[in-house]
This record gives sequence, C-alpha cells and structure tokens, in this order.
Amino acid sequence: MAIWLAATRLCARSTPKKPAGLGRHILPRCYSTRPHETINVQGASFVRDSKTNVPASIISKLPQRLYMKPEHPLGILRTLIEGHFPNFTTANSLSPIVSVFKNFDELGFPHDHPGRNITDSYYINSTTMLRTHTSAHEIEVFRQGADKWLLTADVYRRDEIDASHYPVFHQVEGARTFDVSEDMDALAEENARLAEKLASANIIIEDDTQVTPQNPYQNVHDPAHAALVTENLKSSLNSLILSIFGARANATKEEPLRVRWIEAYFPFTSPSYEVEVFFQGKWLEILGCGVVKQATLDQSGIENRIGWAFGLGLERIAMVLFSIPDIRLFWSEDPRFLEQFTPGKITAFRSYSRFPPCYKDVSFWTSDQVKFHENDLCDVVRDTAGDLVEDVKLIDEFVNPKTQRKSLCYRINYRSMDRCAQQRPSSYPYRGPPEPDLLLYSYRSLSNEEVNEIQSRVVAKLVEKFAIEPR
Ligand code: FA5
Ligand code: MG
Repeated sequence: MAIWLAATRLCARSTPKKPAGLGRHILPRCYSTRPHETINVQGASFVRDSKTNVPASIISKLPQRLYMKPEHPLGILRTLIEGHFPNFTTANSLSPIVSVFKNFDELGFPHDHPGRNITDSYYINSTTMLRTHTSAHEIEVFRQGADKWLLTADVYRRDEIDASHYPVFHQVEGARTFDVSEDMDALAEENARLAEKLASANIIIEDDTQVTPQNPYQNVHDPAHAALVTENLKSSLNSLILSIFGARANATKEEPLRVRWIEAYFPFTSPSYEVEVFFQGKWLEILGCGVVKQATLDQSGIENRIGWAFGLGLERIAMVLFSIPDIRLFWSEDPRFLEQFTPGKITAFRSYSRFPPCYKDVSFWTSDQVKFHENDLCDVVRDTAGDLVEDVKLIDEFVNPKTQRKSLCYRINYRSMDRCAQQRPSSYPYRGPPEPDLLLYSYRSLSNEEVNEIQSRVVAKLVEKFAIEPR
C-alpha cells in the first residue's frame, strides 16, 4: 500500500481568524494568512495562497541534488542501479516543482486521497507543489518516446522526525513498455532466460501474490499479455535486488537473500505490488510497482503499448548497504562523513562521533480555534533547529474531562551528528540567504544553553502559529 494510503493522522487545519459568513472555524492553515505575498522557490516567484506551506528549511534543500554527487552514497547507489539497466534512458534533472495536476490528478488519484492533504504534502500554492513521488513525471517521460527509462529525483513529504524519516528523500522510477503486436514472443523468451538465472542464484523469492478482483489485470489487456508483463516486472526487479543486495548481504548457502512480494494498491498501476527484502533480521520495504494503467499510456500517446513501472526509495536501501544509522547523515557536509565514500564502491560507514542526546519536553493545551497536527510541530522543529533534532515523540496526551481541553506533551530529542571544534563553514547547513533561525547552527558541541534557546524559539513559534498554551 502506498505510504500515504496508510496515513491515519488526517485532520483539517484552521487559522485563528474566522472567515466572514462562515459559522465554523475551517480556514486554511496559519502559514498562509498573507494571500497577496509571493514565495520565491529556486528563483521563481509564486503567489502565496491558502495552501502555501513550504518552509524555508525545505526550500533550501532543492538545489542540493545529492543523488548526482558521484562520491555520495545516494549518488553511488543511483549509479549502481543505472549500471544494472544499461539500455535504459536516464532522466536526472527534472524540477521538483510540479503542478498538483501532474503529481496527483493525471495519475488518477481520487480527490479525497490522503496524500493530497496539506498535512502530508508541501504546497507552494493551490496549483503548484513539491513532487511527493517520481511517478509525477511518468506521463511526461513516456511522451518523450523512450520505451525503457530510469528517472532519479528528490521527493518531498511532510512527515514525522526519526532516524528513518526525513521530509526530503530520493526515488528512482523505472519503466519499460512493449509493443503488444510485436514484442510478446520475445518477451516470453526473455522471461524464461531471467527465470533460469534467478533459479540458479542464491536468492529465495517469497511470492504468494494472486491476481484477484481487488488487484486485477486490466480489462483492456489480454490476460496473457498482462501475465507476461507482470512476470517481466517481477524478474527484472528480483534481478536488480540480487545485484544490489546479493554481495553486500553476505548471502550464504544456509542464509540466502530473501525477497518478499506483497499485493499493493496504487491509483496508476494494476496489478500493483510492494517488495520487501529481509536484511539484518527485519523486512524492509524498498519499492512499489505494477503494470501501468493503460489510461496513463494512452495519455502519453503510446496506446499500442503495454508496460510496467516501479519506484524505489534510495535512502532505505543506502542505509542498509552502507550501514548508515541515521537518515540525517545523508545531508551532512562534514568531511568525516563525505570522505568515507568512493565512487562506484559500497563501503560500510564508520561512526565518527556520537554526541550525547539532550531532550526537552514541551507540554501544552491545544487551541479550540486552530487545528494542530503533529506534522506542524515537526515542520516548526525542522525550521528552527534543522538537523539538530534526532526525533520527536508524543509522550503524553489527555483531555481534561471538565473543560474538554486537550493537552499534549512532546519530547524533542536534540543530538548533533557532526559537531566538532571547528568554525561553522559559511555554507553550513543552509545555502540560501541567511535566515536567523538557522544561524543557530554551529560546529561546536551542542550546549544545554543553546538547546534551551532553540527550544524556547520552537515554543514561541507554536504559540504564534497554532495558538497553543504552554503548561
Ligand atoms: C510511491 O511513491 C509510488 N510512486 C511507487 C510506484 C511507482 C508504484 C511506479 C507503482 C509504479 P511509496 O509511497 O510506497 O510509493 O514509496 C515508494 C518507496 O519510496 C518506498 O517503498 C520506500 O522505499 C520509499 N519511501 C517512501 N516513503 C519514504 C520515507 N518517508 N522515507 C524514505 N523512503 C521512503
Ligand atoms: Mg509504500
């Protein structure tokens, strides 16, 4: 299931002001109370409106393009994947600023899909957003005519804060299409070859998936063709996983690499699947995929073709392959991180410092007037403290039975990854224009006073934006 489909923390937002003529408080969120101002994103100016919710800390990530750095773990992994699919056209420079239409509507996302919620996605305004997945470019790339392609890019989602979640991550999208009247015999032969190779490899593929009315072949497809394409999708991805994980996973005869296929749902594929890999004692979801909805190919002007597509997360795989314990490290500019990696090689990361954590709790009454969502707190925290925060957890929640007021207590865990006795480089960590909050960074060890100061800024912003009442 797409990650957004599992989202449960959905709620509407409101600002402190009541709209004229409406008897309820539902108004867009607080970031957006200045409708006539503009927001500048990568040199372009956009009119803010009620949906604008991209903070400066996120905008500062757009130019970084970590996946294009040959010596960066994300760049190394992208190159490895592109090497596995040598005949695929690559697209690596597509702008993360896309229309809402392209990210959602064009791919058949229903209007009430949770991913569209402003608590889950970053909107520049009502019509323009930061892409939440690389699938946003599927139709555009299919239209360019390549029948096999890979596309790597940064994607943006509002999310919680912990060691495996970051509001910016990277995906590789891949797709392949076939001419229904010409390619099917060759496809059957290719499938047989791939199956033979996988059968002799040290890999266990657990696949109990069925084609069912809930996850069907599409009516417009000849079931025999859809079966061939599905088989090709599965073999192609199993082969990719074997080549990425096979050596690193130290698969032995006794403990071969294990891959598990699960039925899934995406609005733009059918049948759809997710794939998990068993690594260091846990199942790790690494990708979503499926047979592309024919409507998507029709809109791309390739009506006579049938095809598959997948989207995989680079960070999840890179954390495993390079033994990187915290997703924030991918954004580190500390030479002690960057100098550990060599283009083309997978090497295990050696931890260079582990500063002690320092946690601060914030307890408050939420406002009746302004809706509060945990992702709001996470954005405020990231905007104020940047990557100094390791995680944010709700540790207490209750409703006063007399007043019905709700109290929440969050624990914000501050821990620097990179600090050492050095001056702050002028570019660290924010490359855009100076922003007072982000200047709180330094390369020194993180002191209690400094954390107190950051924490009081976080609380002040929560009061300002969400009318909370500290307890
Ligand atoms: C998608 O994003 C679909 N666009 C994938 C797809 C493409 C399906 C083409 C069908 C055809 P999902 O939300 O599950 O699906 O994300 C895909 C992968 O991105 C996940 O398997 C995971 O590896 C990675 N991913 C998702 N959310 C996060 C996150 N918060 N942090 C790190 N990686 C993530
Ligand atoms: Mg998923």
